[in-house]
Amino acid sequence: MRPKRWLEHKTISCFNMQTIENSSQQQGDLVLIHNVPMLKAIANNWAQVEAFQARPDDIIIATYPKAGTTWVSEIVDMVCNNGDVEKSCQAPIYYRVPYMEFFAPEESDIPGIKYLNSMASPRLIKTHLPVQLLPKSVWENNCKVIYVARNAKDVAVSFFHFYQSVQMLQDVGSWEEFLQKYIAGEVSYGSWYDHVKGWWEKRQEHRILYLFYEDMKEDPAREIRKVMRFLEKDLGEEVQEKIVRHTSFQAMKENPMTNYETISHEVLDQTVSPFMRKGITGDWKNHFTVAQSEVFDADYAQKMEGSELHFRTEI
Ligand code: PPS
Repeated sequence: MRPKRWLEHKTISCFNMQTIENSSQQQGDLVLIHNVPMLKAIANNWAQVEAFQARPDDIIIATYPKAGTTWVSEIVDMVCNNGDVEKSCQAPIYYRVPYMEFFAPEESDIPGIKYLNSMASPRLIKTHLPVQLLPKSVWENNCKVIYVARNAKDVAVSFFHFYQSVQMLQDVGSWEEFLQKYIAGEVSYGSWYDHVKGWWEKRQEHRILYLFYEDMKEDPAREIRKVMRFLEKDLGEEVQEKIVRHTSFQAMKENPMTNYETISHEVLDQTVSPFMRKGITGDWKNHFTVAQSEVFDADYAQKMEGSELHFRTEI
């Protein structure tokens, strides 16, 4: 049964934000942490996130929400397990790749920092934090980071559906209202633009493998080989093929260890929208009107001006 405080979250607009530099004040569902809108539950525990102790053999999987985190997490876990499907099926993905900065209600059984601290090395760690908010220890320990980026329009659509199924993120409004907030960076984790560009720049000074969701869709085997090389894993072709099959959209949609069906409906209501929703590139065309697309593209061109980053919105 969902505790009352979670029900209370539902009634507060997620776009009601307040600026704080630390986690001592909260109001509404999103709170600005160093200017980035973050869930109140994260803001409340921000000191713990900042103090998180990374280890040199940690592998960090970083993404803006809905960019393919779960997909690449399963791939990385499989690569680290030398393609052992049984091993990867022993626990839900959020246990094998805990979500560092997330503070779920205890009853929800979604682990975070506390669990990570007790986890044996080598650890796989999920984060959606923009690069400037990563705990310092990640850089100090020179951890390997795998970043996945997905085109802004498909992320918007996926995020819109996710907002409706996650109980902590409510009152999303219409698609049009959500889109305006997304463009303005007034959604959980802030601006997509700042996120993808910030991580892209960081590649110049840190070990970061920067992947694209669209490339993974186009040729998963090729992208899995990139992950293998980055992690210095030499797996044969047969194993690679096994990983491709096990991490296909259909396989992950049917796998209870990856499709989040083990999370209670009170936290993630997949009857509203399944976590493994469509898994395609170009679904934005089914949501954006022509006018929305034009406005979006004009704003996009401005925000991405001067960046070498190029995204494909269809493949
Ligand atoms: S989260 O909640 O931010 O961690 O979500 P994340 O895992 O980053 O993104 C969820 C979207 O990724 C799609 N997905 C996949 N696409 C292709 N292949 C595979 N194997 C796969 N696994 C997950 C998932 O369907 C979500 O995208 P949409 O567009 O909503 O379907």
